[in-house]
Amino acid sequence: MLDAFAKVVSQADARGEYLSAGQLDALSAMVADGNKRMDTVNRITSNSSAIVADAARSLFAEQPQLIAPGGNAYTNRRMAACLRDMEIILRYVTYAIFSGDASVLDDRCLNGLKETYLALGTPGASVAVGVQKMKEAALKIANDTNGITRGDCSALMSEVAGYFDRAASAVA
Ligand code: PEB
Repeated sequence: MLDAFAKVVSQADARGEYLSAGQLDALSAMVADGNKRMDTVNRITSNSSAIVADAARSLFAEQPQLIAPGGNAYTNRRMAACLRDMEIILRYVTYAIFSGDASVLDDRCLNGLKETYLALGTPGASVAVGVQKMKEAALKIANDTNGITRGDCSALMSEVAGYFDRAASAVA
């Protein structure tokens, strides 16, 4: 598991080189904007239940076969497993946002997940739709300018979107 700093160190070490000015500039910009990152993680974390529940509700409204008898989220046991999976994915996305690096998401959550869903007979494409819905909700909450100093969060927001997209495409 790497964070943005460890990633750069490991890349430099693999080449036997000092950190470059470009690398230092990029990390320096990340530190300067660190409060935005922490705020984003905090906002998503404190709204995680609503993000998961709303995304699941919307997924089941679009794909009612999932909750019909015989569906992949039919029975409380499967519904609970589905909500739990979405919660797990969202949690790892918040870790990736915090670290500024996708490796924790890749190594501890997405690695082998598609194969797991294949083996379970769970439709990965539907999980991906659920993840995209969590992305939309999370971005809306993270971007809410109500009550905070307005700043440019566009780079951070596209990074955040990228982690959700990564999770969705890993299981689709
Ligand atoms: C991944 N999900 C399920 C299982 C595992 C995971 C390992 C099998 C074991 C179990 O049931 O607990 N676990 C999960 C995960 C990590 C992990 C992400 C990462 C670290 O350790 N059903 C649907 C929807 C979708 C869904 C499309 C969006 O209809 C999910 C939610 N996952 C789902 C369901 C099951 C499951 C298991 C329904 C139960 C499958 C079954 O028993 O039929």
